[in-house]
Amino acid sequence: MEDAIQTMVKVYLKSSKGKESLGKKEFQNLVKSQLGNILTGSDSKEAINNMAAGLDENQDGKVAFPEYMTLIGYLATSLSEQRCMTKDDFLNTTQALK
Ligand SMILES: [Ca+2]
Repeated sequence: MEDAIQTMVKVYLKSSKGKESLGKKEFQNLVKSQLGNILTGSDSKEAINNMAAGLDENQDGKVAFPEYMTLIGYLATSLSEQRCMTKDDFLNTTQALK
């Protein structure tokens, strides 16, 4: 858990080169290199730009750390929901077998 949090921060700082926000290109590089397997559409430049625009709450054209955390939170929620679905499917299957 601690490693995961440190990784999230390190990846962000490495991508932003120590700056406070990620520009469009830096955000694209982060998504492509770090989230290619988890995010569908991460190979599309347009999809990533749309995502950045959606995350950009203060509309300064950049993705600041809290805005990046919104993305991480969204991904974590999606993952946990998928897991719940799998658990429900398992329960349904168990019920059906009784
Ligand atoms: Ca912003």
